[in-house]
Amino acid sequence: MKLYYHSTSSASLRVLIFLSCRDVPKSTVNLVETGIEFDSRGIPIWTIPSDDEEFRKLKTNDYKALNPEGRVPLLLLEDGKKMTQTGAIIDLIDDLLDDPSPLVPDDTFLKAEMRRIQWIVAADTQPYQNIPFIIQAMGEWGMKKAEPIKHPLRKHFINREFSAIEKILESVSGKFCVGDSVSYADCFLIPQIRNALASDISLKRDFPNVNKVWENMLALPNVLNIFEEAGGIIQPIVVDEEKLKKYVE
Ligand SMILES: N[C@@H](CCC(=O)N[C@@H](CS)C(=O)NCC(=O)O)C(=O)O
Repeated sequence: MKLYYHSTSSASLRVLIFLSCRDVPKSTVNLVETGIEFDSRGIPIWTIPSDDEEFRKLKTNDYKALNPEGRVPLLLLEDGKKMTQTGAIIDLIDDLLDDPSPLVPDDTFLKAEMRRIQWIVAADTQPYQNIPFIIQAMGEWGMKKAEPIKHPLRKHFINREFSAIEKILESVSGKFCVGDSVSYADCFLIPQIRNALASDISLKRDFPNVNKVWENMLALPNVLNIFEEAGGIIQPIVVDEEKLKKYVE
């Protein structure tokens, strides 16, 4: 299998952290980092690398030829089938592996708590702080204030949803989101924290339980290594500032 991802993408990092924490052999899922270009508004657009087999088959760098959603990550199976959406990708890989996942709690209620945190990150937080959405809000809907990464709209949604997660963690967290073992909830939350830090969210002061999980996850050498290889523990900025300035003006 192949996973198309980008190192600046929080959704991509969910899957990379899952693969590593679940000990999926590197040969089972080959990682392909997409290229990156910027459209006329300065919004990042993913591209298929020219040395990738799919480029030869599709005869284009246009990533939408591979994934019409235009989003990373994407899982390509050996038989050519494709899967998108991180929750579906992770569940699919899990089902294809023989052993039951050590990242899913046995307890039915805790399993639901894990899913709850996954959904808050994936459905209620990430889409509203995703840079294309923020840039469009600035250019088309008049919300010109600030630079995109620290935009009040982005900060509002991160703060709002982290407040909810903080409350949930008060009752279900141990070292990690759900008790003392890493679960999918951590794979989802940690990359979102990386984005929050780029937006100057005050993690330690406002979200002590979220911060605890963050620190305990970073204490795992394999997780820290993923962030380091992806450009650090704070989300790198991926905007063409000049194009953006013209677009917003
Ligand atoms: N719900 C999707 C989110 C994927 C997503 O939004 N990926 C971002 C990067 S973190 C992306 O590719 N954005 C490009 C765009 O929205 O056009 C998932 O869970 O896979």
